[in-house]
Amino acid sequence: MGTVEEWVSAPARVAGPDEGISADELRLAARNHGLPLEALRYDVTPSGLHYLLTHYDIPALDPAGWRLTVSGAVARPLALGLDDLRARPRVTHRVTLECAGNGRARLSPRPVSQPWLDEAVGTAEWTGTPLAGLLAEAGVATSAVDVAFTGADRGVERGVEQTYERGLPLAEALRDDVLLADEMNGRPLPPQHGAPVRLIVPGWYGMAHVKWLVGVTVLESEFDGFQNVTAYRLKQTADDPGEPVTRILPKALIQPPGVPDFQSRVRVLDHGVVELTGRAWSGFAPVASVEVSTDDGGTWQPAELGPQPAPYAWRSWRCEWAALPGRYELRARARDAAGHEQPVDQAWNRQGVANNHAQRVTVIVR
Ligand SMILES: Nc1nc2c(c(=O)[nH]1)N[C@H]1C(S)=C(S)[C@@H](COP(=O)(O)O)O[C@H]1N2
Ligand SMILES: [Mo]
Repeated sequence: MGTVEEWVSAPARVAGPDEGISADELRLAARNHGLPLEALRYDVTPSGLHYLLTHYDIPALDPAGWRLTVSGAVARPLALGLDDLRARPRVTHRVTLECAGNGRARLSPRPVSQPWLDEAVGTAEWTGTPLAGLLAEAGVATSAVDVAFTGADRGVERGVEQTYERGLPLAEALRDDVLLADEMNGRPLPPQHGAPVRLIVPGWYGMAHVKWLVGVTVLESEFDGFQNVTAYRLKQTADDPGEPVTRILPKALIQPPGVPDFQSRVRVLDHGVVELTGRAWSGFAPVASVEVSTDDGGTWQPAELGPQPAPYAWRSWRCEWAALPGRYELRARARDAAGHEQPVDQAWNRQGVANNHAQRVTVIVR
């Protein structure tokens, strides 16, 4: 037994040396599914194959009754319905989203939370109206610093009951590619991806893209809500305040070749020339190179890059491998045009966020 507070305020922790994934983590993983890695074949991820991450419950929002308020440090507060929003200028951006916790379950020691391996990523075409136009209409005060985005979903996290809410620096909120999106891949947003309207902040890790958006509040001081100040921090110890997680670090993923073993997902393929393909992305700058290793990182072969379809959409790559019989662990690593290099080995942090160490694909060549 224990108090309600004791049940729901378990502190963040790191798994012990031999501690496996718990039923609680499995329950999270079953709700928040990843991209099946074979879906790396699509330039644009079919909506149902896009990864999903929801902290609490998917809220029920009636599109007809939905209102978005724009308030705080503005000259003219606004309240808009879905029709008002849809009557505004519309644009579509292709954007790769990745959860900041992607790669967490492969860290050692393992931070206990949503246990992503490599699959918390997807690319969609998001359609909506630029937030900047709305902020201009509302008249942002010259003293403004941050903009807070409030979702309609509520829950308890580390003992703090809250509505999902994130702050964004004003300069980012004013970028012309930041969208209030009501369509994903040409269809109204599905419930799980934020219907009727979500925020899209191209280049940033997933937590910034607030779903089920109902409030935009202009702030004259830095946003100090849970999801910015406590969660999504790069920290080494429990009391280290850490740095905030922002943009997506470069990463390459390999579309696993051959056929999978059902249980282990180890790949089985025939010897000969194998085409290896995959995707690479960065939230800082276009992808500049992808390299592939078939010998545990001993040597690296440059991959051929496909077009960069949009500034923040993943780029395809391919290379050929003359595969001889044996057991291999394939790796890929990306570099972006701003000079960020993807590390092969982990750069550990306590929440297991912004981890871009290289994927490992085990392959048996027969
Ligand atoms: N309102 C709300 N927005 C949210 C979340 C949430 O739990 N509630 N999760 C965030 C996180 S952590 C991620 S990774 C992305 C996931 O977006 P997707 O489920 O559409 O892939 O949504 C973000 N927006
Ligand atoms: Mo996330």
